[in-house]
Amino acid sequence: MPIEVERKFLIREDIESRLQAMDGQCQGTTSFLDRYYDTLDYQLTTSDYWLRSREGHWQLKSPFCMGQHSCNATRYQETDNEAQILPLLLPLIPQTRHQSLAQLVGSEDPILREFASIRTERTTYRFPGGLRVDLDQAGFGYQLGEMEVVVGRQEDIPSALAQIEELAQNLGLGEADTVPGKMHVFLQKFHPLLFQKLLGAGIL
Ligand code: V4E
Repeated sequence: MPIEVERKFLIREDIESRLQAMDGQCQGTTSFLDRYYDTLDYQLTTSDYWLRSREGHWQLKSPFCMGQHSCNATRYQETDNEAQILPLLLPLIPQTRHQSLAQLVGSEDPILREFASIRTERTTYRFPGGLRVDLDQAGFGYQLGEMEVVVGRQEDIPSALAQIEELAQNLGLGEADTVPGKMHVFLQKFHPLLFQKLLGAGIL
């Protein structure tokens, strides 16, 4: 399963000219809607599992290695294959057995309910070696940058971290330029009780 190594950063005004000067290839701008789901008692997010439907396609991010927050970059396993997502949810929601995600969200009394809906306008730059930079503008009024490398094996994480660190240095980004993610800010604004719960549990 792919592992996403990612660092979030503050967007400064000259970011696009800097990325272009470093030979980043602009891939254009897209817009997508993410709907995030959880149980009524937040079994998924309190375990750091993030289930979403992005423009109707299921995706799950789950922690690759618990408690690894020793640097500015995060590591999550990600899958967009429903057949792989269901077994990963099973230990957290025993009711998922033999059901589809559509059934879990679609019944009259659903096991999974939408708790966040975030629209993003994203401009993407690509660099050699699989490194990409996303410049995100969230619909609720928050912007941030993300640099990301997706690797297939645990052994490749150190080189992904090195690529990200090198790009961060070339962009002149330091510790102070690390910013919270869209979900962090969304929950803080619109879901303060869940926000406090996740912050207290060290998940946000
Ligand atoms: C993993 C996670 C969440 C799911 C959303 O992940 P994120 O990469 O922030 O969103 P997005 O829209 O950029 O997805 P992409 O297109 O890159 O796949 S919401 C919260 N988390 C946990 C988390 C965390 N604890 N700390 C940081 C810095 N990021 C995420």
